[in-house]
Amino acid sequence: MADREALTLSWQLPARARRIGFAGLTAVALMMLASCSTADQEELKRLAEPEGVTDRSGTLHSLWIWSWVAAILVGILVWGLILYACWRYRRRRDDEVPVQTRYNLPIEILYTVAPVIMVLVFFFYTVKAQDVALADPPGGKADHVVTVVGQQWSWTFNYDKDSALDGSTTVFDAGTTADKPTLYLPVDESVLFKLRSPDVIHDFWVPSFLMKMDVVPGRENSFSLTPTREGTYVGRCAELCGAYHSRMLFDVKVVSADDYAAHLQKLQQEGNIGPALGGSDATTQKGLEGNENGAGE
Ligand SMILES: [Cu+2]
Repeated sequence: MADREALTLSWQLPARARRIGFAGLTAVALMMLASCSTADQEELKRLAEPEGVTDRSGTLHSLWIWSWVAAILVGILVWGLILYACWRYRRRRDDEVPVQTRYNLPIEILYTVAPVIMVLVFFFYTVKAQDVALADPPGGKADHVVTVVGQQWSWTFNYDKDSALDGSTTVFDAGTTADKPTLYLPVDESVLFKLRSPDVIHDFWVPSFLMKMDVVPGRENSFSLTPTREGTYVGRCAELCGAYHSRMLFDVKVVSADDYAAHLQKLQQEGNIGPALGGSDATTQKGLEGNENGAGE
């Protein structure tokens, strides 16, 4: 008994040391909170997700948040069971070491069936969100069609026969590895993206759209959305596609219909008449001229 008391006492810090420790922890926590900007705090509330800026964002955001809620609840249950088992079946004095392996059919069935149920639930809600993300544009036909070409190692954006011009001219904007392109989109008007690649698999990703899609040679993937907020957003390639994958950056500018039309007219005046669909047609490797490693085999 005396041994046990000595053991307990040795774990107790002097009251003064505890007070200093508590004050130190509080100060650090306050400093960390104070250093968070409002934007950081908003992002924390979204659990690190960017703010969605399209008509599809709400559904995708719900999937993100509720997946976290489900994962945290399962985590709490599992951690709780682990801690309970550690405490309930802890080794007591003079205990024999119990048998370390033993069949327990009900528990084995439980830990096989429970994860399968969880995966099915996640799958169900993912498919539901995917149906919304990939739904046709309102009215069945998009206001604008943009053919996106992902090519080692930049992007070309074709504005297909856009109504902002005469409705029969396709203009394009091609980036290079040294000069990233900007995709213009009119706010509150639907757009259909057609994704093409002449070489390897790329992935068209605008984080603020809350979704991305592979750009696969030999097939045309597509999706549509309506940007709902003006602003400039970053875009990138999300599929490791070769030596200069990291340079496949682009910007997205969501602008008013007038600014959109003005941008397309500017491309037309500059002689960027397309379509430019990559391969021999593409100019996207310009930035690597003179670079020995830039052959891209
Ligand atoms: Cu790429």
